Amino acid sequence: MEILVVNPNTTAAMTEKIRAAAAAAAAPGTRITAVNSATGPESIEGYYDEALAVPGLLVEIGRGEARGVAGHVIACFDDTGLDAARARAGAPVVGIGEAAFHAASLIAGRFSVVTTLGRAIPAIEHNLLRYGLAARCARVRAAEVAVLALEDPESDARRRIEAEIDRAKREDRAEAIVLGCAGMADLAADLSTRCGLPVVDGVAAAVVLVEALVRLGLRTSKLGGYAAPLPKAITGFPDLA
Ligand code: 5HY
Repeated sequence: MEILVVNPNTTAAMTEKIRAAAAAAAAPGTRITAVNSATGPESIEGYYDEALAVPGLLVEIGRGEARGVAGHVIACFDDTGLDAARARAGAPVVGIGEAAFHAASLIAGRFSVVTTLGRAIPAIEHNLLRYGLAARCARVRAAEVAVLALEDPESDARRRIEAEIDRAKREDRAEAIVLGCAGMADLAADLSTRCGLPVVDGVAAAVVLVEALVRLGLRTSKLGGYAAPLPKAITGFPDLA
């Protein structure tokens, strides 16, 4: 099976890190294709960036559907454009935020999320509520590192994330940690060892969940909210009409 992993920001270095994490989690026989959006912000930090990233994401989902991929992963922790993507796609679409929350809920009574900047927290809290998992999340925290600082080996991003995890263990009684950015995908295993608790990466969790849905023969329902878009004139987005 081919799984399309879409990074909704435009930063190719981050897409390569996401591809590597996805490929490492994929089962034998699963082919990972990782792409990033050609339009929109270089990183997604808050509601404004998120809105600007959606059209480019939908273009890639549409291309994957035209190629007949078995499933899609949205590799941005606020599950950018998830509902619109599910309307556009027949194949299953899983966001890394939702996947990580479910994985953490299966292995711990309570978890905390450690994301990048404070402005990213409201969207994550909103998603936890609408997914019905807010009661399992002790707290959404920010390490106050910019998304693209995760691509800079000289930055103190890793140290700040580790310190925030230690605070989550002490103050939230967190039993597991969910990493709140696709750009943290390569840190999960090492942080789990250093901090002494399960650390969940959403990219890996989403790939495995898509594989499970495909093996179950499940596809996105086309009844109700995820019904296929109605044909109509769309101005300014030639690839989405
Ligand atoms: C992400 N931004 O996973 C989110 C994380 C965040 O460009 N990729 C991004 O801070 O919301």
